[in-house]
Amino acid sequence: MNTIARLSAFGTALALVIGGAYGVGAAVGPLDAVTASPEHSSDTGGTGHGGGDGHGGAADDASDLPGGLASSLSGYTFTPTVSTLTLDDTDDFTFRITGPGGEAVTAFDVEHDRRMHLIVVRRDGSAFQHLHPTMAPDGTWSVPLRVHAAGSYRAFADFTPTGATAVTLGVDLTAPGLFEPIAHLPDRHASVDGYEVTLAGDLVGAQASPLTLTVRRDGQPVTDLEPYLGAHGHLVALREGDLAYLHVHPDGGDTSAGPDIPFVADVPTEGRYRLFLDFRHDGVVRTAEFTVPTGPAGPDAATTSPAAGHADDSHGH
Ligand SMILES: [Cu+2]
Repeated sequence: MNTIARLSAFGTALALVIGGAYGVGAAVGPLDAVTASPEHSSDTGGTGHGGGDGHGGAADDASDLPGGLASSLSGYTFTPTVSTLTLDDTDDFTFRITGPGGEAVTAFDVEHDRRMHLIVVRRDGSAFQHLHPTMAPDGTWSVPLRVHAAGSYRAFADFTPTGATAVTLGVDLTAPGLFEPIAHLPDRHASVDGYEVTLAGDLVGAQASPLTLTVRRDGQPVTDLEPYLGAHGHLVALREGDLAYLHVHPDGGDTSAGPDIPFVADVPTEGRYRLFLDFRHDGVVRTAEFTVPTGPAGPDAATTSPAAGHADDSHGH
């Protein structure tokens, strides 16, 4: 199970080719650390933990995995009407969530002000969108979805069926055309529409990691952030390599209107993560994005390497 999830980054075909590697899952799979207690010592040395009894144990099932890695889980399936996106299409993106009986689910709980959160991001971690579709009585969800660059995208449906626990399902969508991947270098500073957002704190795999995001505009702290979806900020973390999905909410009572927004992120493993902060100010929701490796936030964490000059934003799309 763990190995399957780890391989999902490379696609099903590759997973089948090297299917013989499944047998090593018990030795290499740290993913079940997602349910470990905060004091759990993350062990990425490849020697396993707990003597390997995490594999085959009662706790070792799909529910231990990070969200978004499967299109179907716990009886629920995320089915887009079409999986091909046309660039700059003006048609709505539509999908259904089917339940254990195969019928479309129509009863969802409100979580963070909405019954459905749809996250769309290109598989290289670019072009993040956080959308809120509306549902027709037959359970068909629809939302305007505009993509302006070709490539493979991942769509995440984050929802709670009434009477069930929250689930995040993911499907791939494809926008045909010439794909120009963007490499994302570690960066704890984001600029968006004249706002500067910085990220402080160490991101540690398999541990609750306090993070602080600070919002400034024109060098001045922004102290009147507006609530958005019931909080002063929403943070989504996606693991590089397989886009494992983690929705993070502000720490504690979230009484601060800025400039600092405290979060506790509990990323499942060591690795590098794309972090997307949605915040609202002056009535507009904006997204600040970061690329953060786990480990201490040393001086190199925010350094841009000239060696990767192709990673700029000058693709003109
Ligand atoms: Cu949402």
